[in-house]
Amino acid sequence: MISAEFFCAELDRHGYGFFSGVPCSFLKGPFALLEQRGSYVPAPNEGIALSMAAGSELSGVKSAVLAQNSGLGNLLDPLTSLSMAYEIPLLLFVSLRGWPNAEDDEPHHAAMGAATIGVLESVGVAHGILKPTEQSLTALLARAEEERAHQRQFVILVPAKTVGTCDVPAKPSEALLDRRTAVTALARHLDGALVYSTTGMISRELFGVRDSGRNFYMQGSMGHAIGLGLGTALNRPDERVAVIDGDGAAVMHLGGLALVGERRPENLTHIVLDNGSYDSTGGQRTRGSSMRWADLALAAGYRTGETCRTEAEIDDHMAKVADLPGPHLIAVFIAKGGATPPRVTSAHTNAEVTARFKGEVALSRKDLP
Ligand SMILES: Cc1ncc(C[n+]2csc(CCOP(=O)(O)OP(=O)(O)O)c2C)c(N)n1
Repeated sequence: MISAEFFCAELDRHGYGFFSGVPCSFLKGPFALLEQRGSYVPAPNEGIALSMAAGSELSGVKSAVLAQNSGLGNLLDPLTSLSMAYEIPLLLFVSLRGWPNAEDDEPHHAAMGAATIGVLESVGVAHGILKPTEQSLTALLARAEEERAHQRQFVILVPAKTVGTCDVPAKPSEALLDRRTAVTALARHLDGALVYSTTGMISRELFGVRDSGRNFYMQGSMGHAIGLGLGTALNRPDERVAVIDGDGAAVMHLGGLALVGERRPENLTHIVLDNGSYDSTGGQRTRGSSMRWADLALAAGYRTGETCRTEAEIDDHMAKVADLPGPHLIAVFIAKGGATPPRVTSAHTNAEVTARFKGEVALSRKDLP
């Protein structure tokens, strides 16, 4: 195993001065150390991480991006049409979830796990797979230097258990609510609604608190729960639709929020659980300051926007908007961390989640007058 300290020291030795990315638990140690040192700027999505790193390179600072392979789709456009097209060299660390054996990881990583290396090869980006030794990191960074000499990019692929983690002192949270209490309180008001929940711990929490065929646990596709909710709300005005998002996921594709505000489906409620962190990948910071969600939603065109910090506020507000036309946005500030909820895949395959959800929706359609 390569220690996070050695990993960062090697980057220092090669003169890297700016880092951005979106976290993966495989790189938890480096994310924590780089953030502590102040040279890392968390990005809302991998494409912006890459374009920011390219801007940093243009300003004369050697830069690197750290990402999960699930984010490869987000970064391919600026990788190919910006960094490659304009000959801006960059170093990328991309974790290999779902590789080498898809069955050792969650099913939503299977396709990208198998495809990551081929995708890089098809666009012609040089890459190497990191082994859990210091020599391997040193050798791959030397290869990155060779590519850099020709204004080219280099991707270091990071499999599981290759880079060590490190302890980072936790900052005390001002939030009173924990995730389980917040989801339990929200679920009390979601009976009968079709509920889309975002990737990671939030879906697992909803599953643990109140499993239902009317819940669609969207593991993977970070930032796209609102798209699912909007698509259903527009096409089934007879259904109440709720989306339970994370702050990291909501910011990743904030354009979805703008679209909700433009289409204005009355039957859609968008809930954002804001813990200021990417809790599901190790609690890395999402933003330095809280988003003013209610202002943002109203500016985009939502009919109501509200912020809740306690269970009583959730109850009051969810009851208030139940009979008002939406779209509504409800941001709930919660503490990061908490007990680890069960995996949805311990009880249902993804295909089962889809089948029973579609069954529920079809059933209610038959009931339409
Ligand atoms: C495109 C993409 N990038 C990165 C990840 C890895 N990932 C999975 S869950 C997660 C954190 C989600 O954060 P947030 O929405 O704030 O919810 P929380 O984990 O805090 O509950 C990340 C970064 C991913 N699944 N997809």
